[in-house]
Amino acid sequence: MLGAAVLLPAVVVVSARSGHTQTAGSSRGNRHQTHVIRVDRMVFAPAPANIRVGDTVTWTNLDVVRHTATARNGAFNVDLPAGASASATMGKAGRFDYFCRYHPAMQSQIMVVT
Ligand SMILES: [Cu+2]
Repeated sequence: MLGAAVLLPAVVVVSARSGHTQTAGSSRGNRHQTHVIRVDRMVFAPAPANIRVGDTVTWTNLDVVRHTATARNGAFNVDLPAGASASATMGKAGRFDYFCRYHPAMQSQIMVVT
């Protein structure tokens, strides 16, 4: 199998700016950011504190098993095969509790502000 290494998903390029941009209440219009939440050893890393409406959250699954990030209120339902990253755009402000459909003990939440 010659070209196997070429199959890396391009989505993983999300860089290391892991979401700590202190913008105390200054709403910067349409500068939407991407926040990365790692899924590691059956645990969702804590969500960054400054997620705003219109921002994208990317989950990166570092485990060798499949997970999901499924909002209890249906706002997002992200499938995360082993080793994959996938994203959802936060369309509304509020608190979003979410869990993994395959491992319901895996739970976390995201706070989205305007
Ligand atoms: Cu899981």
